[in-house]
Amino acid sequence: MVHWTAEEKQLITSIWSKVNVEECGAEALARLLIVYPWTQRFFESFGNLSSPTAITGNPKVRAHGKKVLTSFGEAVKNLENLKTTYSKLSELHCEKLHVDPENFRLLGNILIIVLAAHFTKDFTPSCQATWQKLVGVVAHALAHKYR
Ligand code: HEG
Repeated sequence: MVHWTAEEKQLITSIWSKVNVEECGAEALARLLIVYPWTQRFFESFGNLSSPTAITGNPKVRAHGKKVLTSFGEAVKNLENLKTTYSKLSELHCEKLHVDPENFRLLGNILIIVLAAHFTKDFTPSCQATWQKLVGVVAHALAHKYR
């Protein structure tokens, strides 16, 4: 079981309470698709992903980014219970979507970059370390049902 100290919980919720899931979610997913273009293969139905400008302006990318980051918010609310929280989503990503779980780690690292850019002053080294732990644990929970 992953343990969270009171300080870690505070560092997570203090940042999360200021996150705009629509903006940061869209930005994180767009950056994933731009920086790691092979991740585009999962989103062929999203239309034009032919350039960074197309990706950033693509409404389906924006909507899906919001969906993903909203779902990430479930982790913030259920820190003690991540495997159960993401059990259905893990099955979906494995069995239906066939998303390689390595991509959860890539997205987690991009999310940290996005948050650090938005909250520069608050993003102290201990905050960064705590968020690194959180995205790692989320990636692990999402990979839990893979077989
Ligand atoms: Mg996934 C669908 C959450 C990473 C590819 N993702 C979804 C959905 C949620 C979600 C809530 C909608 C599920 C539904 O319709 O019932 N995704 C989610 C989280 C994370 C994540 C919380 C990581 C923090 N997803 C992720 C990554 C990829 C990916 C890294 C691929 C690189 N997700 C993916 C695809 C779909 C979803 C292809 C279906 C999209 C669609 O066709 O609408």
